[in-house]
Amino acid sequence: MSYSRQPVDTDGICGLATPVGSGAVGVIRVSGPGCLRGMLPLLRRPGGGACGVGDFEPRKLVRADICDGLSGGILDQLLVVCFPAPHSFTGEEVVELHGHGSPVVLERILRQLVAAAGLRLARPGEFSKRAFLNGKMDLIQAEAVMRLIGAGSLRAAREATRQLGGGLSRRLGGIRARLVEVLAEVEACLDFADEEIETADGDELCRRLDPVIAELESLLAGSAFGRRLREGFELVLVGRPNVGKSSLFNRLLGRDKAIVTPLAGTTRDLNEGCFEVAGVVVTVVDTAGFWESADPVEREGMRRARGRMAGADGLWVVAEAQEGLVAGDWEILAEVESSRMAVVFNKADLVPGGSGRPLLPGDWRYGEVYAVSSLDGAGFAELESLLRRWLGVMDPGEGEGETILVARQQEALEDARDAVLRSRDLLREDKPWELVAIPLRDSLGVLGFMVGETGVEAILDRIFSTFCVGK
Ligand SMILES: Nc1nc2c(ncn2[C@@H]2O[C@H](COP(=O)(O)OP(=O)(O)OP(=O)(O)O)[C@@H](O)[C@H]2O)c(=O)[nH]1
Ligand SMILES: [Mg+2]
Repeated sequence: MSYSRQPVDTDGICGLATPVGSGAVGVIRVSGPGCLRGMLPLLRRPGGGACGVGDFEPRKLVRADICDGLSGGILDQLLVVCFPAPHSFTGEEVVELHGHGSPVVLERILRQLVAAAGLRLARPGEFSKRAFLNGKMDLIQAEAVMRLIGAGSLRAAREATRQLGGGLSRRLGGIRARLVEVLAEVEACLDFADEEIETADGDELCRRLDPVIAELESLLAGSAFGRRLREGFELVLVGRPNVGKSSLFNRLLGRDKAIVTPLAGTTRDLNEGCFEVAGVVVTVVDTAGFWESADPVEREGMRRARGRMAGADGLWVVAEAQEGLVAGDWEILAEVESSRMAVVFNKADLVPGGSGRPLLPGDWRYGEVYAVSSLDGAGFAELESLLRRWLGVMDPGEGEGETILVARQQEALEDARDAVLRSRDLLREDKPWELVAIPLRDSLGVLGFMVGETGVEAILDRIFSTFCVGK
């Protein structure tokens, strides 16, 4: 692959690679041509002699001391490892200084590196940006590094590691290769438009675009789940007083967080907690019961509940299994507007023998219906299945699932799919080759942008500035 990337800054940079704070070890990362040589005046052999480049065998940890200024005493005892270009994270010469994890000393070492070794402090993400610009990884892999570091769950980390391995990049490579073939045929027809030669078969080209569209769709299917891994999911519980919202809430969280009493109107404030489904952080919100009340405290509780319903990713209207739907429930249902809603009949344990699921009218339009018991946990497995569906969970190992972890990638995939669809439509309608070629070129441009080959210059700084320093 040939990369036409912006020129790489070649000044030497240094940054703390381990988190700020005390630790057993603190690592400072340095990158730039000749950076080892620049640091030599600050380094001493353990016995006290000056260090030479030859002391540092590549990729081996070597003991050395670092001085406080060119004439000062020893600041710390280090293990130093050198990665000559291009076999390093950034593709440049990289040196890592492993010191004792004292924040004060690490800070001082960084100052010395700037003052005496001709380095400057790295900006957030600058090491990764150099790795990208030097062709060590594409933009998708660079973004995977960021996602891996910031992963909020093991599942999110696993997905990021998979992208780091280049799986998604390879799939995109396959898609692009097929698009290039189709575009080449279309372009050939353009070049010879005036001559009496056989032109490409539009139907055949259409058929070749079908698997490309399917592949893009299958990648997009993984973006819903990726978004959830990134952003989480907010589930709001609403219902009449006393139906068991807080009990359901407590059982979902696995702890006794909300107050539960037999009195109607127990909960007034919003109460929230988090649990994890397939690596996605689900925030569940318990709310005040909805009923006619003149109590200003309860009215405020209901007002807040309504506010929260409006922004929810999913809504569960809780009702009582033994009563079925009563007038108050219907009023709530009439208020609820959500593409992801379900009605949960709680207290199914109070309905002897039956499923706990009351009969519903034929024109039911309020989503799926569940019967559970917050008392004994019956039916909660079904609730979890529902959540997994709402989250778009891709089961690992199932097919060639690839989770799109970054919003930028999802948008690019959507644009690429739309462009390929447009070119297929134009082919079907027997439109001139010139017209067919335009969206085909667009789709390739967008995919090139996705891996970072084209058109990313303007946004590079924005992407990498969200990384942490030292990465
Ligand atoms: N048998 C049975 N009782 C339940 C169940 N869930 C809740 N309860 C009881 O129902 C009563 C009300 O429960 P809560 O969880 O406080 O109900 P709520 O909907 O939060 O009520 P408000 O906060 O007043 O709106 C309590 O006495 C609970 O013990 C259930 O699944 N089975
Ligand atoms: Mg409650």
